[in-house]
Amino acid sequence: MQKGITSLGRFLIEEQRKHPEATGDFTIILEQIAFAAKIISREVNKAGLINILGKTDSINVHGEEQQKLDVYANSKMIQALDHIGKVCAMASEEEDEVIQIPEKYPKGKYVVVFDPLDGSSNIDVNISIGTIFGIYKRVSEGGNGCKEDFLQKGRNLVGAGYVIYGSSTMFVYSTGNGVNGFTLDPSVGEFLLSHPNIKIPEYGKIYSINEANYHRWNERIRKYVEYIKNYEERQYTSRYIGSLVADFHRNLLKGGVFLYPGDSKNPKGKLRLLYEANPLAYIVEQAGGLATDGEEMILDIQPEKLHQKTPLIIGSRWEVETFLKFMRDEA
Ligand code: AHM
Ligand code: MG
Repeated sequence: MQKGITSLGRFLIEEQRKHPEATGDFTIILEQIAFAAKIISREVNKAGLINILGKTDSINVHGEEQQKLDVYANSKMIQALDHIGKVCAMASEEEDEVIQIPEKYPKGKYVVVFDPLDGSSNIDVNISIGTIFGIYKRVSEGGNGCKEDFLQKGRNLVGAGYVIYGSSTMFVYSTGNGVNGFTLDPSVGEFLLSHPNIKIPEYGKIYSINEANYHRWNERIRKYVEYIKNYEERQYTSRYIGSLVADFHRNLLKGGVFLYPGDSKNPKGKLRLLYEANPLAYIVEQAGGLATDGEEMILDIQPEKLHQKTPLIIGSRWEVETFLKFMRDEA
């Protein structure tokens, strides 16, 4: 192998070797997710060319229109994970109930949650979209997994990550020992280590929020956003793509804060705790940042429902801590 190039496969093997007790189950799950990501990436890149774009007839569990690529990405994630014998159930933002492993396959000790294609309203305008995933150890005993395996706090995650389908496709993940990013080299079909040991800056210059919701925010949120805008020590700039993975990824690398707070119309905001907030909160904490719903840390929230929503304020430590001060009227 060319000196200096580390493939995701090699990186995973070397990480596994650091844990002599590891069975390799986890490595296989991550490799399978990366495989699904490559297939999804291929289709995302082709989306403008072939007639895969457009809407299906189905409406997802949130009453939203599903686009064909969401359905495709969802099925690729399931197919990548259902037969390997390492997973006992899955849960997807696109599916109402827990996804069971077909009877013919053995069940493993992990459960996987995912948002197969987040930001899908951006597909047909060529804006970056992403896949988000999280992995937990099951809490139920043997056989099929069940809902309680998924209603675990994000603190219990044993791994999480995301894939961004952008100007390049990147796979970013953590298993609790920092965050590493890999860029897909399409000429060899491999993810190569491009962003080792990612750390989010202590503070940044970017704030990301949908300001069209201003009139629905409460006074504290308004005051915080005004404060950031007028902060004298550094001039902030506003960046909002409306595609969570892309907004998050940029802020992770450059520093800053992403906010999707609750408002008078949607008291819990828009984003889902299990599929979106928890995996990204895990990544941001591993990178030295923070994620909160305004009251508690995202990873400490006890989920009650598979599809529950949560306000999400995530990013650099300074911006998130300052947000919490505004929420507690301490600012
Ligand atoms: P989706 O899961 O239906 O794709 O929606 C989630 C997306 C996120 O990617 C993004 O952060 C958010 O919705 C943007 O919402 P809004 O258009 O209300 O600002
Ligand atoms: Mg989503």
